[in-house]
Amino acid sequence: MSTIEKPSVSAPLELLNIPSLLTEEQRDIQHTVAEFLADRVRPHIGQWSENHYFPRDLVPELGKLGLLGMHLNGYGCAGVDAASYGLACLELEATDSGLRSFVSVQGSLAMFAIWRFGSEDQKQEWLPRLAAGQAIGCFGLTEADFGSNPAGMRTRAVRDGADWILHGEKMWITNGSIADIAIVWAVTEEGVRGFLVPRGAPGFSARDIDNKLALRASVTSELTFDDVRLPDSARLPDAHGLRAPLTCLDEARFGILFGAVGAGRDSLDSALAYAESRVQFDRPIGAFQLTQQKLADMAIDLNNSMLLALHLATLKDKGAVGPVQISMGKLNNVRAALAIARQCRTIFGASGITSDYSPLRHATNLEAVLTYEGTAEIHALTIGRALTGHAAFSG
Ligand code: TGC
Ligand code: FAD
Repeated sequence: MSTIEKPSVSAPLELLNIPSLLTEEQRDIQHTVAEFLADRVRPHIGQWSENHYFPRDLVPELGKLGLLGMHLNGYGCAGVDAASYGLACLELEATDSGLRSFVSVQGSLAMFAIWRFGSEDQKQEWLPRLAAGQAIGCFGLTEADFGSNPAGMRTRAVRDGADWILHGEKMWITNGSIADIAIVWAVTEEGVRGFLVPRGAPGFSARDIDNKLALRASVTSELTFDDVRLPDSARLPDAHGLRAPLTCLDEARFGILFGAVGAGRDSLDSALAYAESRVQFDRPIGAFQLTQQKLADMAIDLNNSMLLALHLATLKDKGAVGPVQISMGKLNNVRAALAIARQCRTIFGASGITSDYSPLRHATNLEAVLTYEGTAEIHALTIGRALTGHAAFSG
């Protein structure tokens, strides 16, 4: 009598052989980051998130691994290609969006702003330390009354002799209270300009937002600038207008569209393992058709997101990616990851609402990711404007 062998099982991203699309160097980088995180983060992340704790002592280790500003060239940065940076973000967010947020803000917002718009002195002073994780940066664009519409910002910088006087408040700033240097965007008589405000500058204070239900393993703060006096050398000389901070956002949004795939992948991996081990009605729940329908749909969505991310990385390396393509990637991949994390949560039944399993933590984190760096609606309107020629952002 012949026996029917159980077919072998595949990890979701192996179904389309995604690793075959990567170079050996890209696979090595991804593997190195994943190994580090498995050792230093995975065993603790559930607890850190529950305790509202950001592991600040890991920052120099992230620097040593070359993850901070890794897509920038020079000044102690690794200068890797777009997919390598994306894959690092993917692995970081597979552990927790908070950790990827830290790396995004440090490398793609604070460091990129200095790298792209700063003076040589500013680059020499800050970039090597930020790359090594010996200093932390933050990026203050949003204000309490101006989130999606930063053009309305009220924070002002006024000339006073050779100096500037900075006055205003920024809200929802990742890394705010732990930052050694804040990149702050303010209105001046000549339009929006960026300023480097060091920790401890008289009049500069930060207060943490402690009641977050998402991104609990990340620091989010309110920044106050009460007539902070800054020399002109603190201004980013090449940043003119709102285009400058929005250009930084494109960099960070690119990392997020890869990162979201990581949160989705981790949710699906956990759900697959649970579906095999959990028995109801004398069968593993993964043997029920309805569970398999969920798993199949999620595997397709995850692979689609990954293919989109890799396509955008190829375009980015060719200098052929713009805000509209980034909006398509960020909107699609975050929305897909959020749907995957929520659906995975259902597979765990009651256990899924505890901190023993990752999908609900990923889902709550992804609620914040769906909102920051441009809300889902703002990205939809950016795509809509490209399709129709009509800007529907205001009246
Ligand atoms: P408009 O005011 O007309 O444009 C101003 C200038 O900016 C240019 N621009 C862009 N440039 C580069 N990249 C982009 N994505 C750009 N979007 C616009 C634009 O061409 C113009 O240039 P110029 O030279 O003509 O002056 O604005 P708009 O109508 O083009 O854009 C409006 C809108 C709503 C899309 C924009 O304001 C926007 O993106 N709003 C969302 C704000 C946002 O995403 N904030 C994020 C804050 S940082 C953050 O959330 C960090 S979370 C970090 C983490 O923890 O990971
Ligand atoms: P609002 O702009 O008030 O939007 C509220 C709702 O209205 C949304 O659904 C939005 O899509 C919708 N809406 C707004 N305008 C329109 C429109 N024209 N058409 C249709 N719908 C519209 N900012 C920084 O500068 N630096 C940071 O480091 C940073 N880190 C963050 C970390 C976290 C955890 C969070 C949650 C936010 C962070 N932000 C940061 C702020 C973030 O970028 C803003 O929250 C985001 O841009 C949305 O702004 P808002 O929250 O004021 O929402």
